[in-house]
Amino acid sequence: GGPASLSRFRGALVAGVLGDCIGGEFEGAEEVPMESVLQHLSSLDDETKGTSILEYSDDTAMARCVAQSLLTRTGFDEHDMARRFAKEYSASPHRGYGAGVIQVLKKLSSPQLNDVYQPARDQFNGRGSFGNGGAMRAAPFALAFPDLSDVKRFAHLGAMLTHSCSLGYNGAVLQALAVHLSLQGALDLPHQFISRLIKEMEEVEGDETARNDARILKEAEKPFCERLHRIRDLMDRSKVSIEEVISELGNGIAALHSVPTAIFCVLHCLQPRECLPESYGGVERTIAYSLALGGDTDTIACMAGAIAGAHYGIETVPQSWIRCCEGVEDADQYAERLYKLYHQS
Ligand code: 8NA
Ligand code: MG
Ligand code: MG
Repeated sequence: GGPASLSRFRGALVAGVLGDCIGGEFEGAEEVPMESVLQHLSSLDDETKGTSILEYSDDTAMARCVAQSLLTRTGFDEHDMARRFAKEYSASPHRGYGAGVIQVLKKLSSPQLNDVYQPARDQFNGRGSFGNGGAMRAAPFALAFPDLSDVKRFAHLGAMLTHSCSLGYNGAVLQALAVHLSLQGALDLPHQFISRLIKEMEEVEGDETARNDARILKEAEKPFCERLHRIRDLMDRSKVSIEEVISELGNGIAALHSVPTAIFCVLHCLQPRECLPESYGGVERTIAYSLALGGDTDTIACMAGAIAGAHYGIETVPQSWIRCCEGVEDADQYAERLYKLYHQS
């Protein structure tokens, strides 16, 4: 479809859920041979084993809260969103939440709480979390607001409900920006895509707080920009090994070590790759490649899936994958409703 078509909206939310559900198999694994990935993926095509459903984790649980809140409030309402996070956590606490964020989610359910951003600020001795939990749920922000400055502003605030360190919430801003641009068709020109992201993140990371956090954590002056430059270098190389991607970009639970990685996975898989079956379309390549990196596979595949789905659209997503993942129908409905909200504003 054309820019911001319904197919792209559906692709973004559905492929995000698939990445989470399918990626859960390898979460935390240090090394994942591509053979194991392909075996896992082909087992999804096996009709005879059709009964077992792959469950979604915290990534999708929280993204659903974001989508539901943006839809019901027809925009960003921090109190409503915080309430939904808390309620979702207390209803299903065993979705694989990060060890720290659980404290925030418990505090957010207190009726005495006035400032919904306070529990997140109290994390890690007042430094806030730099985990990828804000970024993993950021895609719906890109589908709710057509305006780029709104996407940045609300992805930031939405992440701040749990992640008050700039290395956490700026990862969410970057992920939302990548989905926003992909939805516009910007991945047709990959080098311009990465340049646009660098330009936006230069501004985002230029503020005092971001510079201060980067200094304290001994990162580059503008950490996400630095990673985006590394992505550009990797893109220009004819061959890149999985080991190099991991050592240059990371595969961990920090937003800095996973959001740029997810973006790289999408860019790397824009063309067919030798290590992947020829029959695979773009969404399949992207998710398969993300899993082969190991580490925080559900979250990296979820974020890469959302960006890739916004580019290729729903038609390229295999039905066999859709059938065995929990929560896909809901994601598809949220996408349709967000599409209307986006085009209404
Ligand atoms: P979070 O806010 O609890 O952060 C995740 C972890 O990052 C924390 O538990 C800490 O270990 C570390 N961390 C974050 N900020 C700081 C800081 N300022 N100082 C020191 N350590 C810090 O949770 P989240 O919502 O960001 O979740 C991140 C990931 O964890 C998600 O991918 C989610 O799926 C989950 N998870 C990952 C694995 C895995 O093996 N990769 C396993 C279970 C859960
Ligand atoms: Mg998860
Ligand atoms: Mg994860």
